[in-house]
Amino acid sequence: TATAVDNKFLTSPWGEIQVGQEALTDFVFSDVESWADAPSVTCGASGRSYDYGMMRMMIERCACALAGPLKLGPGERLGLILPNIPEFVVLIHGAMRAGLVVTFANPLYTADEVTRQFKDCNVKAIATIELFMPVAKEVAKNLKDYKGTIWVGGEDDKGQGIFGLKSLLMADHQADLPTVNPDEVCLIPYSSGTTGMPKGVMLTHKNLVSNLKQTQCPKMMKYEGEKGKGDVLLTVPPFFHIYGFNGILNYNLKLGYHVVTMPRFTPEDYIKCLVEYQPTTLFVVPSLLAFLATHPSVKKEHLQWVETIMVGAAPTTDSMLEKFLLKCEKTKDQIKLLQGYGMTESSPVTLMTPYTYPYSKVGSVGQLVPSTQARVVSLTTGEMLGPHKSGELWLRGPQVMKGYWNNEAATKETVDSDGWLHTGDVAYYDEDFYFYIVDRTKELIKVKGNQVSPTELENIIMELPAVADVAVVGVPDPLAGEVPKAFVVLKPKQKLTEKDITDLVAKKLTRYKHLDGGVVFLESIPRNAAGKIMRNELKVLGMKR
Ligand code: AYL
Repeated sequence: TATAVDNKFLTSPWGEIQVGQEALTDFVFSDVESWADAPSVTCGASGRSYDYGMMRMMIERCACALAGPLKLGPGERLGLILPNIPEFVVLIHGAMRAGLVVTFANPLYTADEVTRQFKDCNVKAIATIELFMPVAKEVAKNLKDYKGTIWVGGEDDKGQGIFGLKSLLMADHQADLPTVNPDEVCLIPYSSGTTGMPKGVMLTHKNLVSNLKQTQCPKMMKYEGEKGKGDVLLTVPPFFHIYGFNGILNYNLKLGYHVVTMPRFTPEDYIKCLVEYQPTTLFVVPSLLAFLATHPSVKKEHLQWVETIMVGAAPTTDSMLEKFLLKCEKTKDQIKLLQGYGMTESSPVTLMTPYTYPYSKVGSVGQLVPSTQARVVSLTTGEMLGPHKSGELWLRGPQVMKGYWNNEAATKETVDSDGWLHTGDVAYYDEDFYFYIVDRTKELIKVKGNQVSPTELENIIMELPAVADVAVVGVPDPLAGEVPKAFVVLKPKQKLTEKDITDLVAKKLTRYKHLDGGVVFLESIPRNAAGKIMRNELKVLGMKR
């Protein structure tokens, strides 16, 4: 069981794992010989599919092509602008196999958003599909020592520095691939953390492999002994987010599952995939759970094969979980409703419901995964709190990031000298060491599981000469969880409409960051003595309007 060590911190009730020493790609595909002929990843929209043996070979060839014709050396950065397609897996694991560092962007980001991220972490080559070539070109113009663009589904155009993925793979280039050191960084996803603009999160092979071992602990989960049995996963959360990449893709590939995914979500396509692939497992975010539970076109027959459903990345409610069970006409003994909690900064999972958790714990985000420790710290006194008392959640374990890229100050603020990750989430645990997330102290806004940094919106709104001050907060939304809302103070005698502001944000940022909560004009922004925006006051004000 969990123990409270000297009343200073809690340990996991599930013991310890051996910290990951393998390279991520080797670890994920270590059992591939056992199911080489089974499908690995299928595009639910086009039906394009590769079996495990083929996937492994394409990854190896991709690694050689990146090291060969693309001339990318160990430690150099590849940027992905890709939706969920099978080739995403070829490229990301090919790059990691070649010792490269990957950063991925939402393909629906504007060129401004991608440029900021790719410039920040020195991207040297970009991989994308035809639809996003214009964005890739625009971004590439701003990158130093750029080595080329990999065009998935397209042809070579060497004069333009474009390499078709297919011809790279067909050529079967040979290259000496490096031996990967587990402490090397292999992935830099972006997260705004507790405050400020999105920052690069440095994750190592050890971080990511450890987290896979932690979440597949045989005692905590059912999976041991059930691998390679033809289970099918249908999933839409993006692979360009840590939940999609490590928590879903790598997690299920490691088990030999058939991963079915879609480049774009529509209710019709999703239901079509349910019927066609008969998934046994669904990994979702709360907004997708709400779709399954409440959308009239989703029928119980569509869900008849589902045995396990994992919900993560944002808060869900007990009543939504109940509605989902009602839709399936199943009890909690017939279908496993799992919840997970984590952060980009922790690879991502730190808390998860064990496979056999009692009904009374529905609504909990679960228990500490193995080799993970927690503190719940009083917001007023800084002391470690006992059961049923809410405070800031701190976490420690081998999955905690190496730090923020090129940002020592933010790293120090987030991971203290004892290795505790200060999550900025408010939580409590019960007498059985199940955790419940109740609030957030950090600025982060979560729209359908996506991160929105208030600072990013505030900086854009401040560009308007008429604006004297601004604050952006999240307000509750039944569909998205939260949506951003802006509070704006105008300079004397200046005029602006709500539309002037929402249009500017819409032009610069991707859809889910738009001001769907609207704009409110104020005389002044409430700030504390230190000048910090009092966001909670604004949230209350935002809900009243
Ligand atoms: P990021 N309940 C409530 N809030 C959550 C939950 C949850 N289950 N999971 C994540 N959050 C919030 O970096 C919380 O505020 O990672 C946290 O600090 O985009 C923030 O989201 C982190 O946002 C899984 C599946 C973890 C997903 C994830 C989370 C990845 C999101 C474990 O099994």
